[in-house]
Amino acid sequence: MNPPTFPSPHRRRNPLTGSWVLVSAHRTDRPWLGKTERVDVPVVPRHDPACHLCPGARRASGERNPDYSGTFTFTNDFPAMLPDALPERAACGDLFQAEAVAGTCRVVCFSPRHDLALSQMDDASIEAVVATWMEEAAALGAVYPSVQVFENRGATMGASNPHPHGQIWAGSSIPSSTEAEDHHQLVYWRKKGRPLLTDYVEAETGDGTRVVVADEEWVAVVPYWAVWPFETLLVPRRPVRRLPELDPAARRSLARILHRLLVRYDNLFCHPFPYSMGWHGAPFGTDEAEHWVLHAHFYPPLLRSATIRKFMVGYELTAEAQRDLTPEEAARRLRDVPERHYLAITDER
Ligand code: H2U
Ligand code: ZN
Repeated sequence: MNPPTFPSPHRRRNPLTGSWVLVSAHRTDRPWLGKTERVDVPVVPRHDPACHLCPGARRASGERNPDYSGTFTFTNDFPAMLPDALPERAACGDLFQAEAVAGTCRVVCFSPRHDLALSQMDDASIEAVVATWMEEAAALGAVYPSVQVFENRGATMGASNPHPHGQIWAGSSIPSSTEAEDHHQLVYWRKKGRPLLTDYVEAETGDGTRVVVADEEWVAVVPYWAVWPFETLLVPRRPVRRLPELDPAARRSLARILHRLLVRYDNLFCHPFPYSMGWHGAPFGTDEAEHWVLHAHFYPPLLRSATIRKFMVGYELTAEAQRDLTPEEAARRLRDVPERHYLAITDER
């Protein structure tokens, strides 16, 4: 199956959400202006006494962090959801609808080191992060149907602190993105009797043009329908529905592939690559989830350099997403950079 590509403007459909993206492929002929500048990155200390996430630090709540040595998870001192909200639905005609949401928000520190990023951690430490995501998701999933694991990396994405960390928000309602993916995967499953993403990943590995990194367990691609310039989708080859279901081989391999993907991101502009990443899996508490395949989305905003980002404005905001750089070209650029972190290479000089 050869997916359609056009040298002229066209639209591509995201089968997970049903939304479309306008691809203005003819503009890709414009000169590639990447890597034209060097941006000074502030030196970050290994331990910052002013950081609320560092081991032994006192947080905004007044609580003190333990002297942790691996990962450390705590309930957000400023949670967006509260556990005791009453799960009620209230509607006032078709125009005014609301529902109460109960939930909790967790913060996951990936490392005691204030100055590291996932891309700079070793595979064993990244695997410990994966194990923490799995444990947290299992515990929260026993209480709430929705468990959203995510990371905002970099000030550009609104991360308040360089200390490597992510968040997990769990709640009583299924958020809109998960609901859309649930619907589209279910429709596909009913039609084909196979999970949408399993078919997709097989087609992508056969084609290869959008694959960034792959191994026997995982495949990361710039999806055919990518909206952000260097957006990627990470999917297991063996269908798994939720994070806690990863077996030891898939977990180990996930740590490795995350490392490889994130190093490539940093190496693209020799700069700590900002992104929002998030895991999507089947809602918890239901057995009707054969249509689901666990996956992670990476949404990085950068376009041509460490400072030139894509803005979702104008046409994107008022009509639909648009891109110039084709997903195929973005994948090629990510494949073309080395898999050794640029800072590690610099350190050795
Ligand atoms: P972000 O940088 O991705 O926003 O995550 C940091 C989170 O950590 C943020 O949600 C929480 C903030 O509320 N936090 C605490 O819970 N306690 C603190 O003392 C500092 C930050
Ligand atoms: Zn810190």
